[in-house]
Amino acid sequence: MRWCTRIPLVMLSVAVAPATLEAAPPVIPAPQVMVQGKGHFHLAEGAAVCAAAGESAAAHYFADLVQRTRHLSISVDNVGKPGCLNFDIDPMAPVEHAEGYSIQVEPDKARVRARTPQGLFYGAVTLWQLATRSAGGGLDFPAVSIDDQPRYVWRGLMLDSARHYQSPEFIKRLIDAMALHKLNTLHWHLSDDQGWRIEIKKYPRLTDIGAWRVPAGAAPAADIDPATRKPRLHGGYYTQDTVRDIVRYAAERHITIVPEIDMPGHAQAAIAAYPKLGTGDTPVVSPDWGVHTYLLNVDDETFAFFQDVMDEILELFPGKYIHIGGDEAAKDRWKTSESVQARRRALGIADETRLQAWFTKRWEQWLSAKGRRLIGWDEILEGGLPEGASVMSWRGTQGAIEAAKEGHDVVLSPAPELYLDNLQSNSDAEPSGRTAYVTLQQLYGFEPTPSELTAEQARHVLGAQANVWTEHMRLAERVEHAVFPRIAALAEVTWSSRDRRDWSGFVARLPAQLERYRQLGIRYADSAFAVRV
Ligand code: TNX
Repeated sequence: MRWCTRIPLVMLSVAVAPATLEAAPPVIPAPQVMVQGKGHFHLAEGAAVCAAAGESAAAHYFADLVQRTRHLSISVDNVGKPGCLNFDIDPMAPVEHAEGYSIQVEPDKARVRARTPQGLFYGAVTLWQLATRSAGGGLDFPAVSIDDQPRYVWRGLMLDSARHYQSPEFIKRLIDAMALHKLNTLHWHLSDDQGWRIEIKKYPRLTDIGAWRVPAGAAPAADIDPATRKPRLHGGYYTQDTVRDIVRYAAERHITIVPEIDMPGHAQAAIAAYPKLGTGDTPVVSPDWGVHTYLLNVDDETFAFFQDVMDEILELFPGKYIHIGGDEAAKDRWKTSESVQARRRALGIADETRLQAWFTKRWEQWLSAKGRRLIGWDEILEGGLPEGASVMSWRGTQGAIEAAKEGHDVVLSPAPELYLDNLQSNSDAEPSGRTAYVTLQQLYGFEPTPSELTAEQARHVLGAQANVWTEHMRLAERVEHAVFPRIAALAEVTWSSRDRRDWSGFVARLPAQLERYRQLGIRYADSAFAVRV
């Protein structure tokens, strides 16, 4: 088996794990309270689990998981029964938290209870992690009592589908894996200089033109389809039907998708499609990486255009947050554009940084009038943050600290710890692209609540998110390589309470998680365990 050679490295750390943790069932993320009992509950092949009619989604998800990973068929009975493995939504369930659940396993009965379908779903995931194969066939669940709930409400992963497009099937697999880590937020980066990835009915050129780019360097003639005159390589977009399907798939797994339309920078693909959105010349959809200088105009026509775009986005994504980007908006083109400067002066705005703040504020007002909340990268702090805006801190944690002190909600997503585009290790087995690396242990050690905040300010920390920027990930398997097994560490950072976080305990539980990945067909990075010292 390919992982055998790596495991001894991991085992080195296991030696220091306290005996109690070594013996505990390998649940990831670590539950808040877990007390082990004696014996086990047996679920025979072909047996049923039980759930009340209309409340059986989690039980069905559990049965499906067992089928997929253990190749065992179990059915779901739509009534609760003594002696059955019961899934109950119960307004009196011991854990009050809307995402929490309780599990009680005894030799003659087993049940998972929660106050909400989401809590019950997470209970089902934990139950799946408890199962071991029984010698005589079927599954055994160790006697245990668990009360669990998350530390943070925002447990996120960002996927950049703009630099490289991933198939809807791949995104669904990623969503499923997120759910198995109890993550609940997929931030979907849908537009950038290198591509516009979502169908907008009113403005078809956004995808006709903006979703396709000629690869860097001269495009070989063979890469151009003569019928459409579009380059064959490097492109693609999600139709609205596909987006609806993905949003529904995510919702079934209690994951909210936060769409990002990056503005006013990272907008070159949109400007290539509709040059009037920019401030002058007409670019191509960018074939290369880095910070680009094309910025959206700040005239009313450009706002009206993007409000139409956002109307369609809001229709597709029912979640509370809408991400408007705001990062890396180099102001050079605003400085040299006469129309932008005339607008700035007419508004009485002193400089371009404050002009971006005005731009953000306009969006904040527009979105809040529609009942949504604006979130943006920490650059939106510069020049003043509108009330009601939330901040995603990526340039370290300073933005989050500043915003939380001002009373804004924040999500911690700092480079380098939570940047999954950094390599997993300095091993030769790592793919090319970047050279910087972030180890599993570094990610695991990230603390989302900055110590600079008072308890009151810390309430504004919604949670944390890891980002997968895909400049160097042309293939989906590269995304998988970047995400796994680091997503397991992210799960523990965002879900487990601070006192349950323990690196050596995590390492002791990790081999079981890797086995789950193999059962699920997930190609995790072996190289995560091969740091050269
Ligand atoms: C900075 S993080 C960016 C992205 C890049 C990333 C590469 C952020 C808000 N902007 O556009 O992909 O660095 O690591």
